[in-house]
Amino acid sequence: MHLSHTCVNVCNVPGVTLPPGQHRVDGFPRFGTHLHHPPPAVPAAPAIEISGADAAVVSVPVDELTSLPRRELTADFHCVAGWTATDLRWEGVALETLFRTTIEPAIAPGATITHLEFRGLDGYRSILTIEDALGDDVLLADRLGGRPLSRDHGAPVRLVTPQQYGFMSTKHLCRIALHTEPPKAFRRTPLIDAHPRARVWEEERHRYLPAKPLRPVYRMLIPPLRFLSARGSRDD
Ligand SMILES: Nc1nc2c(c(=O)[nH]1)N[C@H]1C(S)=C(S)[C@@H](COP(=O)(O)O)O[C@H]1N2
Ligand SMILES: [Mo]
Repeated sequence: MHLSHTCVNVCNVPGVTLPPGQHRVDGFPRFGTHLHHPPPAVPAAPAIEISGADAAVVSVPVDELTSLPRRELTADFHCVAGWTATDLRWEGVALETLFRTTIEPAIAPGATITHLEFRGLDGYRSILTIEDALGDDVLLADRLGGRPLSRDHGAPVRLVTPQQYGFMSTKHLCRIALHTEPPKAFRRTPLIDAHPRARVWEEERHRYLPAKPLRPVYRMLIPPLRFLSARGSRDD
């Protein structure tokens, strides 16, 4: 994987190259700002509501994703704190497919969408530029490893954008807001002020601070966040 990229970092597994400053983990841990809170309950008839920028409001039942052209994607998943889960096999619909078939027709004439904001059932949000969001490996994933997406990993459906740090990949997706100019960024804390593009191979960890000195600081966050996230786990 990523053979098209220059080998910028020799990682801890011989023969495998990871993005700069990343370390491989076994499996795929639950992780996030949800801390110890369990994943949100999945509604009986979940849907993704699409609105904003004067577009007609569209509600896409999550079930309907099975009738759109399907896409399979095997990719590594990189958290900004420094862990990487390798070779995850996602299935779902390319976000670009949903955009072209469902979102674009609802956009007001003359409006140019510059950003998409993704919201989870737990209130989590991420903002992607339209260019990053329409990348050909950006997926609305409803299956992982050949099974329906588990609660821990974002049921009923999540965004997966493998070339960006994991915080962009909103789990439990319930809303996509359209924007015609950069929305005001939300800062979690001064130390964790997310880079607006967050591309892993460019090591865009922080909006202002250089990535390299941040690596050990972010890495220290992994054990407590992993511990707390596991406490809220609802997967078997
Ligand atoms: N809804 C929601 N999505 C989220 C988060 C969250 O707390 N809530 N955390 C983000 C972060 S920081 C990471 S690294 C990944 C972790 O995904 P995982 O729990 O499936 O490993 O989810 C991202 N998406
Ligand atoms: Mo993360």
